[in-house]
Amino acid sequence: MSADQPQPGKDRRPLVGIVMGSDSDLPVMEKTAEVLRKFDVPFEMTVASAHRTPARAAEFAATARERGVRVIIAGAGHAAHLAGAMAAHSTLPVIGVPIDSSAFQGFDALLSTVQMPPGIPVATVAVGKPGATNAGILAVQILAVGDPDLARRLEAHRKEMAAGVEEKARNHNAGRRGCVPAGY
Ligand code: RP5
Repeated sequence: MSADQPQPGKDRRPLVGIVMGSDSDLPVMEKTAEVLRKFDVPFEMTVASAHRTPARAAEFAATARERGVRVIIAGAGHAAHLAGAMAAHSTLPVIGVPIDSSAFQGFDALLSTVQMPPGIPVATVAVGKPGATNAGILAVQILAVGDPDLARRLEAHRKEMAAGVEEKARNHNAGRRGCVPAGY
């Protein structure tokens, strides 16, 4: 898991750069990777800490554009300054994932990530795994602005989700899985 190593079996340049504050964040940030794999978007993934390895974090952001990266996704917990550090060192869009690794279950990371000063934005998603999933989808949506094929796959994804809800409603109405049928 390094920005320097190409993904196994892929020789494409990364369009998304995923960075996390610690390898302990991986179970959350893997959700982002799952989304990007589903949409066949090439990405790189590495660990860099705004506090423990500030120079490495700054270099990751400052060199991202020349590696081909179009969107940076940064996940961190505690006093989470990683997404902000990415935004400080790059004009690429930055999505921040607050990670629920602290005693405050991510509330500290949420505030640290979302409360950026005017001029240096971070698009902050929900805390933890749901946020990591949405970070991946949001990155795909940003890339899809200039990629009609990706936009079509996003539409298909929405339809798939809706079909899943319809299926759950059918199960519910049939009284399956302990559900009490509704009147419609
Ligand atoms: C943050 O501290 C990381 O993003 C992680 O969520 C948290 C704990 O890191 P480790 O002590 O597990 O390395 O910087």
